[in-house]
Amino acid sequence: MKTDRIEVRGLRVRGRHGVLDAERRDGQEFLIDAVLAVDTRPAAASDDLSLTVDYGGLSERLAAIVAGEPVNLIETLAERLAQACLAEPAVRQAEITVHKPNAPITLPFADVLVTICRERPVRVVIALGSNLGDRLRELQGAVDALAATPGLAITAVSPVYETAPVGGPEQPDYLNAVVVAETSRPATDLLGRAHAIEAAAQRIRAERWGPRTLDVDIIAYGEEVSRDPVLTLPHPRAQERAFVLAPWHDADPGAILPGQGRVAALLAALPCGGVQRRDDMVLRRPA
Ligand code: A4P
Ligand code: MG
Repeated sequence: MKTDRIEVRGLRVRGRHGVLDAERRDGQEFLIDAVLAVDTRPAAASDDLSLTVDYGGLSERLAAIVAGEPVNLIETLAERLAQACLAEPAVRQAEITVHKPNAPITLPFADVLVTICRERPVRVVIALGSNLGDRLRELQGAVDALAATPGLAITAVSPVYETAPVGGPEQPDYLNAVVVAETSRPATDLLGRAHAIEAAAQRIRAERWGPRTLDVDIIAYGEEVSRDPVLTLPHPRAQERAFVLAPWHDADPGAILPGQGRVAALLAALPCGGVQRRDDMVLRRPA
């Protein structure tokens, strides 16, 4: 983990986990290591405990899980502990190790353990645009391809908007829509996936802001902010574009564009016109 970490190591608790009757009856000692990825800067800047992890309280919750309902596998126990860690708002990632040093192994051994790593899913906002070919079909193809992407779960698909082109040469009107999803995949992976989906739609890159069968842009990836030209986050022009903000606002009225503020307020500040909701065109969200 290349982030700030808070670690609790060697939390020692008796539990009754295991498949053998004797393990259920007599119990044994388990040792827990929890390594938590936490951005400690907000807490450090304000010296406020509520902005980080209260490791005392969390340790008690973890101990209660170990001492509580018995399960057969230390994998199951580790999963429950990881979910308890991710329930802490400040925890982005949790690496849990469950040691069972007195496991029923008939040979001399030092330790037996399971380590798992779980991440909080990140909310990603993806904008779709098409102004060539069968525009609605292109957008639906993109929604279907996103829905079939492992590690990405769509939570909302916006209505479709017909929009006047912004920038670039003279070109036909666009259809635009926004997909909101939860993902466990890195942002760069999703950009690669976006480019593959565009390529599958025979997107040709002739000129900047030129007409296209399909554009798939990453508008926001959690709270992440990056100036990298390969993947700029949030998308550098999102706040100026009603063709992004209007469908996004429909899909998630409480949405916030990181670093810019509420989408509703950004949208209200833009000149009206140029975007029209097309309720006769609906994108299906695959089951
Ligand atoms: N790139 C950097 N950050 C991102 C990001 N967050 N998401 C890089 C996606 N790509 C990102 O993109 C150019 C480069 O931006 C890529 O190499 C990628 O690594 P592109 O898709 O090849 O070209 P583009 O889409 O023409 O460029 P750009 O700058 O993304 O264009 P915009 O600003 O998205 O504008 N008018 C209407 N009404 N509706 C539209 O959908 N779209 C555009 C494109 C212009 N006018 C429009 C619409
Ligand atoms: Mg693009």
